[in-house]
Amino acid sequence: MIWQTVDRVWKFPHTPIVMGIVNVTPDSFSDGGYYETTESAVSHALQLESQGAAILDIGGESTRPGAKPVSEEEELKRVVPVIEKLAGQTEAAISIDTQKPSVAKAALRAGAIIINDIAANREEETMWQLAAETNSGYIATHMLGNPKTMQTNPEYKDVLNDVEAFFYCRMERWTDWGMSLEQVVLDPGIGFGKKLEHNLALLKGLEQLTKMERPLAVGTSRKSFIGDLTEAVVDDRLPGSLASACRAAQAGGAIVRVHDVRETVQALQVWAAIN
Ligand code: 8Y4
Repeated sequence: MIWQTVDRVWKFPHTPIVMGIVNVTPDSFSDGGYYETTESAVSHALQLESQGAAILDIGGESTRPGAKPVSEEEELKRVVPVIEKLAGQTEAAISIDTQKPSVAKAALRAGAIIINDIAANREEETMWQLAAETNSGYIATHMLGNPKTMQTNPEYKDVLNDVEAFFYCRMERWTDWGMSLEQVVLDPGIGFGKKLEHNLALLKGLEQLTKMERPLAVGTSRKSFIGDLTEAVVDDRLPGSLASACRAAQAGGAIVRVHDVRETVQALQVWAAIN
C-alpha cells in the first residue's frame, strides 16, 4: 500500500510513523505576538522532528469542544509564516490541520504536502478539488456533527460499521472529484462525536478498518477519553496516550498523531521489538 503526497511516495513500515502536533495559537497579542508565535512554533516543530516525527502537523484553529472559531484571515496569519519558515529547514513532511480550503491552499503553496481534514464529513467539494489538483496527501477524519455539536449525545448503530460505511461513501465522492485513493489516509476520529464506549470500540476493533486497504491514522494523544478512564488532567495523560498508541500500532495503524514524540517513539520501539 502506498500513499502519494505531492512529490513523495510513502510505504508504511510495520511500526507506525509519528505525526507531531504543532499548535500555532498566539497567547501574546503584543506587537511581537505573531513574530514570537511563529518563532516558537518553528523551533517546536524542529524539536519534534529531531525526536523522530516524520510528519509535522501545523494547526492554527483549536478544535477542542467549545473553542471559538478562528477567521480565515487570522488562521492564515498564524500558519502560513510557520510553514514558509519550516519548509526550508525540515526533511519531515508538513501537514496542514484545517477545515478551510483557502487555508489549505495557502499552506500547500507555502510548502505543506498533506491536508489533515478533521471534518471530512461535511460536503466540501472545494477541499477535494484542491487535493485532486495538487496531488496532496489527504487525511480524512470521521466526525459526527461539528466541533460545536459533536459531543452532545452522539449515537451509532455500530460505531465501527458506521465509520466504515461513511468512508466507503466518501471514497466514491473523492474519486468523483478527481482524487486518487492513493492520496488518502483514513482516520476514525477518536473524540470527534464519540462517547467513551465508542472510542474504546474503535480502538479495540480498529483492525476492521484496514479492510478498506488504505493506511489508517489515529489520534488519541491527551484526549478526554483518557481522562475519563484515569481521571488524569490533560497535562497528565501521557501514560494513557502511550498505551493507546501501542494499541493503535497493534491494530494496524500506520500513523499516530501525538504531542509527545520522543516518548511515543520509545514506546513504539519497545512494542515493535516484542511484536
Ligand atoms: C488535549 C489535547 C485534549 C488535544 C484534546 C485534544 C485529530 C486530528 C485533532 C485526530 C487527525 C485534539 C487535528 C483534537 N485530532 N487530526 N486533529 N486525527 N488526523 N484534541 O484524531 O487533538 S485535534
